[in-house]
Amino acid sequence: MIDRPTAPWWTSAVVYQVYPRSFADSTGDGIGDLVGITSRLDHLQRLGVDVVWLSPIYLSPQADNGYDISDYQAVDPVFGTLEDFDRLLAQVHERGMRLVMDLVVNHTSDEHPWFVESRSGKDNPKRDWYWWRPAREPFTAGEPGAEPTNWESFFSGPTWTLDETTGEYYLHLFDRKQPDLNWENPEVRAAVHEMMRWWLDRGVDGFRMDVINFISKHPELRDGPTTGTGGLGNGFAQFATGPRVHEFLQEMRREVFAGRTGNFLTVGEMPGVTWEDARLFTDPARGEVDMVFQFEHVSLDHGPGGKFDPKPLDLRDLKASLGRWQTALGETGWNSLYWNNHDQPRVVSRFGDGSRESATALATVLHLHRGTPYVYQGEELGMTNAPFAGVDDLRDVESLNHFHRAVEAGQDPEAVLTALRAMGRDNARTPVQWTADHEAGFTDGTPWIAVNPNHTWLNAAAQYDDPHSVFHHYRRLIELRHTRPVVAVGDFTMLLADHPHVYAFERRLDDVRLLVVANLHGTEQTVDLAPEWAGATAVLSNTAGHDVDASRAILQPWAALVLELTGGQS
Ligand code: TEU
Repeated sequence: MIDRPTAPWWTSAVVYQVYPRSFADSTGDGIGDLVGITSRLDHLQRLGVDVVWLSPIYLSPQADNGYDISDYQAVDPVFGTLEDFDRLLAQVHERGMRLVMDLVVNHTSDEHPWFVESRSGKDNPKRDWYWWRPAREPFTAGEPGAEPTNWESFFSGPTWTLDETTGEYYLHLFDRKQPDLNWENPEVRAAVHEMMRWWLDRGVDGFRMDVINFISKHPELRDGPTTGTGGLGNGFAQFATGPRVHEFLQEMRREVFAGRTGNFLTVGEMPGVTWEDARLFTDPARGEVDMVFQFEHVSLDHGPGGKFDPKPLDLRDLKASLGRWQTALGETGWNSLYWNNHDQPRVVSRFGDGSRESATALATVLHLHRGTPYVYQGEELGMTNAPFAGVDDLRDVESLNHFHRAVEAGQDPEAVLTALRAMGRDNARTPVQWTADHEAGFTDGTPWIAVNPNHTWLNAAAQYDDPHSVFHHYRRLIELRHTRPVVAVGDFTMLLADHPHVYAFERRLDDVRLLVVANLHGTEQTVDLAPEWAGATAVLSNTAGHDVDASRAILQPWAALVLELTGGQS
């Protein structure tokens, strides 16, 4: 079990995700860039985060905002130069923080030279670097249904595209501009390892690994159950957490990290991962990754039709899910903790009511779990979902494909838009709101996606001087993790599991106990506490609206309270 004094450094660390396109623009072209990020490092230092995770900055046709890479060892001119990157890295290090890169190696761009070679002919030495298959018998290439499997892409439509050059199909779990690499081929793995070593030699401190549990496919590539749109199937069982994924990750750890000294962080993004698998992936003895991003808690509001068929969250489901992960990875392994990233709608709009109180209550709950918390840019300000007026305001390939396919299939465009407004990824991608000025201080030009009109009152500048702001609440939560070992490595016990509106739990380390009680609802709640908490010290609260007497806490809407008992008191 991870415990003092041997706990790795990242157990008391907080990671901040930067989505470069939307963070800060230094050139006026409307797109964020590396110089912009460097100019805003004071903000991160003030917040107190330990690690910056940088979403992709590599050369890319930008079909999926950089998650489609055409050169892993070059910076896209839209973001700047390699020299800009080196300066950013040096500045991050100078401020005592670390920098983690996004590693997108399940797929490349179709414009990557590896794929350009691979598609050039069946005899090309790189042919086998990707997944090529002939049309399905007895179908004819190019006819609907001729795709080698029936799988539906994450971005709508089939996962196979016919390439006219050789008359074969290539596999892409995401967009057609994101062909999947064939990890069965040892040359592919060696090339990835070499590229990773190159970045580590440059001084980076680790990797966030994009959909890394998809790299091992069942080589038979069987059809999946036909649950998708237009008769397409779900191939998940064929490509998620496949037969060789643990082997590949262990090999990667050996080939890339063995013999290096330094404080590195690896986190694997793993859609659909179960806690049983996560325990294997993060068991330190197995040497795979330090932690994983799991998706269970951000799928609880998906309806029968998936993410674009949302349903209200039942708080009991959230507690059951996160509580299970706390228990499952309590003895062996480690959790990462997140509400937001560049793929998720804003938590304050999703599980909260948009208010400062709901932003801070949700933050309190998340950050005081056992695990490493991740803050997504703007979350520390309580940034909300965006009021997209119509499809023209959307930019994300996933949302646009979904809109067009759903409307073609006969769905009501307004209903599709309503779902996209609630769940679409563009909600996370509107520019960071720095000031109340022109374009929220993000750019001197016109931003690539509209800034949220609420930047006139919801912005960083307004929050720095307000001790009750969302920003300062996040800062205090981060400080608690840094200063109190019970937050980092204490054990976790869920309380009031059946309460529909209150999220409560206890952390304990030796003779220190923390009680976290949060009302995640817009009406006042009263809960009974064990009598000893009457004498406890309040270490944090997000509102004056709470009252604890001998046995009960009265919690105003969205009030969150953290109490501490130490040795003598309990
Ligand atoms: O996302 C993987 C993923 O499965 C989802 O979170 C995805 O965003 C989609 O919404 C599923 O409905 C990762 C990246 O985080 C994402 O930005 C990329 O688009 C994707 O991989 C492909 O690289």
